[in-house]
Order: sequence, then structure tokens, then C-alpha cells
Amino acid sequence: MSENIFNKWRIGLEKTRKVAFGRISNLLGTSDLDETTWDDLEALLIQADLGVDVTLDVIDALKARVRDEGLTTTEELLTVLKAELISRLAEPQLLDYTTKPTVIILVGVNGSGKTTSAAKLARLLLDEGKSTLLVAADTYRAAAIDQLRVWAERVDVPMVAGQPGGDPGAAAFDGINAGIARQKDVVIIDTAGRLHTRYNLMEEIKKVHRVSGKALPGAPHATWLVLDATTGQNALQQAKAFQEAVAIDGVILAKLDSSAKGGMAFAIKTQLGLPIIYAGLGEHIADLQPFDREAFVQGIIDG
Ligand SMILES: Nc1nc2c(ncn2[C@@H]2O[C@H](COP(=O)(O)OP(=O)(O)OP(=O)(O)O)[C@@H](O)[C@H]2O)c(=O)[nH]1
Ligand SMILES: [Mg+2]
Repeated sequence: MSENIFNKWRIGLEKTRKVAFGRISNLLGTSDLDETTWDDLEALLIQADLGVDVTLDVIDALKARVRDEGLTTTEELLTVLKAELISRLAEPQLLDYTTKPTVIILVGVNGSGKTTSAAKLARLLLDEGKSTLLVAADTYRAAAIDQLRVWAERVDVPMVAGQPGGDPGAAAFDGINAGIARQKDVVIIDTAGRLHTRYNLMEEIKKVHRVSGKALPGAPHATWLVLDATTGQNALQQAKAFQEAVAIDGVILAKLDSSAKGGMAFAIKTQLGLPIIYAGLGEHIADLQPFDREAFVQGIIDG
């Protein structure tokens, strides 16, 4: 990883590090291991928003390693803690983009970061030499279409939009066909934010998903759930509802930079069975980064 990208992670994770995980590296590293270490560590992991289940699982695994490997210092414990945390993050599954166009749908609750992530992703792909079309299937608000248009101009990627007030499924269908006609490598469909508890809206996202397959057999090639890292454990409940509606392939974890609750990332694999594909580390165009397990764990603990 380049120095530049590593810095992006380090700076982006400052809040999570300062508020939560930094206290773990303060606790561990100077003394011998004793019973209070375990209690303190457990409390800090819960405060870092790993959730009770993941925390207890990590503590059990660490106790077993301390016993089996004969560890005696908290410094050694910190090293195995990092390894245990990394092992609780799934290997990111990047798309191979062999299908042309590869269709990606972004879904999530209101304000999670879909529209900005769509644009940042388009830019990332453009930088890798892939031509991309952005599709605004958020037809509820004219402002939503305008927002994607502004971002599309900013990242210099073309964009097509559905009719304001029109059917989001039709917008996705037309968008994919435009991607085929223009021979784009990737089509990214931005959908409206929807509360996971609203039946009609969840039915609608099923339709967008289904209609995509009619426009191009095999599509969508990925449906990614955009989660707001600042919502912590609550994001997991939303995720489960989206998973019940459509097949979700992975997570874009947005707003990691403004979150002190980054620990929820460790529950995404165990509780949802999903990999994190990209992370949002800021509000700028270049702040969406392919998820990197080592950079993440190092960034929250060591800085
Ligand atoms: N700091 C920070 N802000 C982010 C990040 N991703 C998104 N945001 C901000 O979060 C806010 C909402 O982002 P949008 O992309 O509009 O969210 P959305 O999911 O499209 O929202 P709706 O379409 O209304 O559901 C904006 O102010 C973004 O700038 C991130 O990674 N870091
Ligand atoms: Mg949006």
C-alpha cells in the first residue's frame, strides 16, 4: 500500500482511534497481563461498538491464545488482538468486471451515503480505466437527481436519470440499456434511501433488482448495501432487513471518518456474512477506498 493511501486510512480513522480503540493500545503494551486486563479490555471493546457477541467471542479467543501460546505481557496480547480483529473481517471480494456492462446497485437507508459513494466509486473505476455510467434511480425527489448530476460532473462521469416522480424500476431498466448502447464497462445505479421497516419501499427495491435482470440477464452483478458507520450496531438491523428483500453481496461502509463506532465493522462478517468492499473515509472524491483489513485495524489501533 502506498504511503499516501495508508495516510488516508490513518487520518480517516482518527476519531475511531481517539474515542475508542486508542484506549485499548493505552491499556495494553506496558504491563503484565492480569485479571483486570480482561475486564478492562472487555469494557473497551464494547465501548468501541463491537457488540456484546463479537466482544465475548474475541475475549474467548484471546484467552485461549494466551493459554496455548503462553503469553504473559499485554504487549503480546495487543499483537494477538490485532490478528483476531483482522480475522473477523472478511476478505473483500472485488468484482472482476468481466461482464460488460457490470451492473452495480447501491441500496440503503436514508442518508447512509449512497449517492456520494456512487459518484466516488465511478471516479475510482474511471481511474482504473473503466468507463462508467451513473444512473439516478432515486426518482422521488428532483433534488436527488440534481445531487447525483452535480457529483457526476465533479467526477467527470456521464449520468442518466429517470423521470422525477417516475418508476425507479423503469429508471434502472433504461439506465442499463443506456449503458449497453454506450458500451460502458460499468453501470452504477443509485437508489432512493428507504427505511428498512417500510414494506412498500422494500418491495420497490425488489422490483429494481428484478427489472435489472430483465434489462441484462445476469444483472445486477453486485448489490451493495451502503451503511453509515456512525450508526454503529443499529446499522446491523437495517442490513438484515435489506438482506431479506434482495441478495446483498457486500457493504460499502461510509462515514468511517466521522464515526467513533467503527467497531461495528467487526460484526459485519459474523452477523451478516458480508464482506466490506469499500470504505468511506471522508467527503472528498478520492475518499472512497477499497477496504483493507490490515490498514483498518492498524489505523484504529496504532494510527
Ligand atoms: N465524512 C463523510 N461524509 C460522508 C461520507 N459518505 C457520505 N457522506 C456524507 O453523508 C451525507 C449523505 O450522503 P448521501 O450520499 O447524499 O447519502 P444518500 O444515502 O444518497 O442519501 P439519500 O439519497 O437521501 O438516502 C452527505 O453530506 C455526504 O457528504 C463519508 O465517507 N465521510
Ligand atoms: Mg441519495
